[in-house]
Amino acid sequence: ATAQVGVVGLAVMGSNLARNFARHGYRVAVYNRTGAKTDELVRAHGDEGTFVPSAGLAGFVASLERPRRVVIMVKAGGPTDAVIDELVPLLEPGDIVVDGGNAHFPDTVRREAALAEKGLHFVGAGISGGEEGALNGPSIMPGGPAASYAALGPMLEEISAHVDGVPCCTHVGPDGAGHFVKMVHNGIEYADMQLIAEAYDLMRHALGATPSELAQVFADWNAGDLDSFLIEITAEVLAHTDAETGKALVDVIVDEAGQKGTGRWTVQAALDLGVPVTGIAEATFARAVSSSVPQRRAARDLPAHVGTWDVADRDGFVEDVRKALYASKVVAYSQGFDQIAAASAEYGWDIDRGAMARIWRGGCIIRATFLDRITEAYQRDPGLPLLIADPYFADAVGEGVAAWRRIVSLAALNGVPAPAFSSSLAYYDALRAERLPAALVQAQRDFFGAHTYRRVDKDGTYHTLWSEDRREVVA
Ligand code: NBP
Repeated sequence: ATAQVGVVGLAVMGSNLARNFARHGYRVAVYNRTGAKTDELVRAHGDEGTFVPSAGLAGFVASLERPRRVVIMVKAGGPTDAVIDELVPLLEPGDIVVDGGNAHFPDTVRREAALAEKGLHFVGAGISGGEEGALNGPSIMPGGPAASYAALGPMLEEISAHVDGVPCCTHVGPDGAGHFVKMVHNGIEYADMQLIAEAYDLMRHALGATPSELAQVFADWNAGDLDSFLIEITAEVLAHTDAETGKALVDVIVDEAGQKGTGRWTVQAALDLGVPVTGIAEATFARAVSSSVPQRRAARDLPAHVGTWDVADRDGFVEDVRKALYASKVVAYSQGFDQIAAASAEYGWDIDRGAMARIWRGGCIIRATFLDRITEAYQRDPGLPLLIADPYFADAVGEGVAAWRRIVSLAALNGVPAPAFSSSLAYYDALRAERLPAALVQAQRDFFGAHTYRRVDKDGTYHTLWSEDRREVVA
């Protein structure tokens, strides 16, 4: 037994993570179902550190120091269960099994309970940053029992991304907490990407700007408070020319966005928790709309009655779009953090939201300077009920709210879809409203279903006898 940590599953993520461990001086046991991948890893990268390859799982387990630390990096779902089933009989109490794949958090809750019965620690760890992150430092969101973090945490922190010397890894909370937070991270990523896409689309329509001109706009924005990986790569994508046609690459790509499911999971979980994550939901549905090919074809000739763009002050328009993007982005993050808080309360996870913003600052897709402001907001008030209401964000959004309204109205008048911009503004206004028409909805519910209502002027629950003499009775 010589290896300090082991990785099972050596496709792109697993082999890069194994190399990351090895480059940090750890002796890494490696195993893959198809042995050729194990051999290839050692052949191509054996000089980066110490790999202990095994052709079988038993040999792999035997090569690990106790308590064993095994990181599983295989396809999520059935394959993960298959590996766990094969691995568990070979392990001993106190050993730690980490699932670094994109598991759905209820699976993680189930697996943690099953392994705990056998005295094993199961850690569902969200790992973000794709293959590049896995190799050079991802953002790591480990859940599972706190006790396992003592043996595992320092190692994960070491291989994670670092920002200002601080690791982008911390213990998130028990059982499914890590994978839940990773899921919401991906949901926020969907919202962030959609908002950027809407900003781009509006500027293209309104200004008739070329992709390369807009690349410069995004590059400029990246120097300000929108500074983030997604804005940076947007500038790079827009500046890129297709070698074959000489056109901007973005103009030769089919406008149908795919999805692998984490956005959908986030929205499904939010519906179950009753948390409005409208930014994430609009972004997820926007991808679905883009891929609704027969519907898009059938709608092509529908009446539009759109105005024509007439932008006199181009710089002013760009600045308005920037402010609308920033405000909508704050809404999307605020909603995502509400979802984390709701799940934390529902499942008893006790998640520190400020710490989540901190470990997303590096390594992951939504890494951004902006996350520092979120960490600060939760440091000021760990129980903050609404991120947008934090003084810093309230000021920042307030400064842009007039621009946000102008952009959403112009988008509607000129027939350019901006679902995430508009729904974020509607959410903002709904939260601000002194009275919502929910009173009418509740009355309708009482009318057809005797669902009762509360009154503004006295305690109790009431029902109107709608189908009789319409007297009000105490319910
Ligand atoms: P894949 O998700 O493509 O999975 C391939 C790996 O799973 C191979 O090692 C394969 O072994 C193994 N595997 C399968 Br499939 N079924 C198995 C079974 N029944 N028993 C044992 N091994 C099995 O790999 P990936 O793209 O490296 O991703 C790994 C995990 O990391 C996934 O959960 C993914 O969602 C997650 N993730 C990926 C990214 C990314 O950017 N790709 C980012 C973040 C997280 P074989 O070689 O023998 O077929």
